[in-house]
Amino acid sequence: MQPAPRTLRLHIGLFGRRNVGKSSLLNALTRQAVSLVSPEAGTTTDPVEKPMELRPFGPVLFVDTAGLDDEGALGLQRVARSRAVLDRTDLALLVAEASAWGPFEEALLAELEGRGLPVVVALNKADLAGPDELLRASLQARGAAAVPLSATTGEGLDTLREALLRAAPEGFLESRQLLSDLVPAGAVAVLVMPIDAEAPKGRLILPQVMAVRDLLDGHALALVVQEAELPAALAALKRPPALVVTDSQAFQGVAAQVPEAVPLTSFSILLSRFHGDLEAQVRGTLAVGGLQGGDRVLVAEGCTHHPGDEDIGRVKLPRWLEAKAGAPLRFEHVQGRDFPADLSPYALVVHCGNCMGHRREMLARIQRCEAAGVPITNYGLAIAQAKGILERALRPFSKSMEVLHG
Ligand SMILES: Nc1nc2c(ncn2[C@@H]2O[C@H](COP(=O)(O)OP(=O)(O)O)[C@@H](O)[C@H]2O)c(=O)[nH]1
Ligand SMILES: [Mg+2]
Repeated sequence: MQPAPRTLRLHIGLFGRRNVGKSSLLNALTRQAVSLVSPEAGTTTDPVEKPMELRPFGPVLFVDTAGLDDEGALGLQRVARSRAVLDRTDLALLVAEASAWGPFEEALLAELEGRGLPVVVALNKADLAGPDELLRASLQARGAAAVPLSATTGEGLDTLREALLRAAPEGFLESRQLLSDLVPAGAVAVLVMPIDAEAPKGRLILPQVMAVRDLLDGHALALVVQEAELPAALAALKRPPALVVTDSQAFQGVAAQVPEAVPLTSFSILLSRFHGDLEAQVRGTLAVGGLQGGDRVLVAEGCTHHPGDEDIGRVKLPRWLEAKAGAPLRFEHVQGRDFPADLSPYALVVHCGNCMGHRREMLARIQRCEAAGVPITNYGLAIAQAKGILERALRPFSKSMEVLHG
C-alpha cells in the first residue's frame, strides 16, 4: 500500500504553553510514544509530526509543537518554528491545563480564531482539577468546543476525537477532485506525459499519479501517452475525449494537435485549482505581461531538489519571462519552507505547483502576496502566459476565464 501523500492529510496542530501536556496528549491519541514527555519545561524542541489514520477523517497528520511561551534565545527560535506550524494547520488543538486558563490562552485562542482556523480546546489534567463550568460554557458559546480530559488516565479522549471530527474543515470530509469533475464516468481523458531527461527514472511524478487515480475513482477512462503518440491516441478514439491534460512544457505542441472544440488544460492548472487558488493565481499571471527590465522576480519551489541543466525554475522559466519582457530581469530563488517575510521588492512571485506541499500553506502564501500587493502565479500559468496559450488552457474553467477577461 502506498502511503497517502502528506498533502491530502488533515493537519492537526497542537498548541499551548509548555508543560500543559501537549506531547502526552499526542501520545494518548495515537497510543504510541511519539513525542518525548517530561515534567521539565521545553522538552519538545522541533515540531514533531505523526501521520496516522483517524476515522472517519482518513489520514491525518498531528503536529506537536514546543510551548508558545518559551523564552531565551533558543526558546524564541523554538517559538518561531512552532508558529510556522500555524501556516500549515487545518485544525488547531489548543491544549491548556483545566484549572489554569489565563490571558495566554485567551490571546492564543484569539489568534487562532483570527486566522479563521477551527479550534478545539483540550482542558487537560482534569484528573488533578476539573475545569470551571463557566469557562467551558463561555468557550462553547464562542464556537470553540472545550473538552475536559486527562492524557494520563485517558478520560475524555473519545469526546475529544468526536470534537475534532465536528470541527474539521468541510473540504476534508468530502474528497476534492483534481480533474474527475471534468470527465464524466465512462468518458475518456487523454493525459500527455513527456518522458524526457527531467522525468524521474522508472516512475511518474506525483501530479500524474494523482490524475490517474482521480480518474479511476471517478470511473473515467485514462489514456496516457507521450506527445508523439497523441495523434495515434486521438485517432484510436470513436469520439473526441472529454479532456486533454498535458505537461505545461509540451502545451504548444499539444495544442496544435488537439481540435479547438476539445477542452485542453495543463497539470499545473489542475494543481493550482486543487492546491491553491486558481482565480487568484490567474489574476497574478496577468502581471507577466507587464514585467519590465530590471524587475525582481521571486521563484519559489515547495520541495528542495538539485537543479538540473535545463531546470524549469532556474533556466527555462527565466528565459521565457525575459523573452516576454524583452529585457533582463532579476531572479531570486527560494525552496522548501523558505519564503521571504518582506515581499514588497518583488514585481512578481512565481510558485511551483506545490504538489508535495499543503493547500493551507499555499493559500497563506497567496494571501500574503495579495496583502503586499504582489502578484503571484505558478509555473504552468506563467509559461502559458509567456507563450500566449493561457486562454486556451483556462477555457475549461469559467470563473478563471472571467478573471482573465476582467
Ligand atoms: N496528572 C496529569 N499529568 C499530566 C497529564 N498530561 C501530562 N501530564 C504531565 O505533565 C508534564 C508535561 O507533559 P508534556 O506532555 O511533556 O507537556 P508539553 O510537551 O509541554 O505539552 C509531564 O510530567 C506529564 O506527565 C494529565 O492529564 N494529568
Ligand atoms: Mg511537549
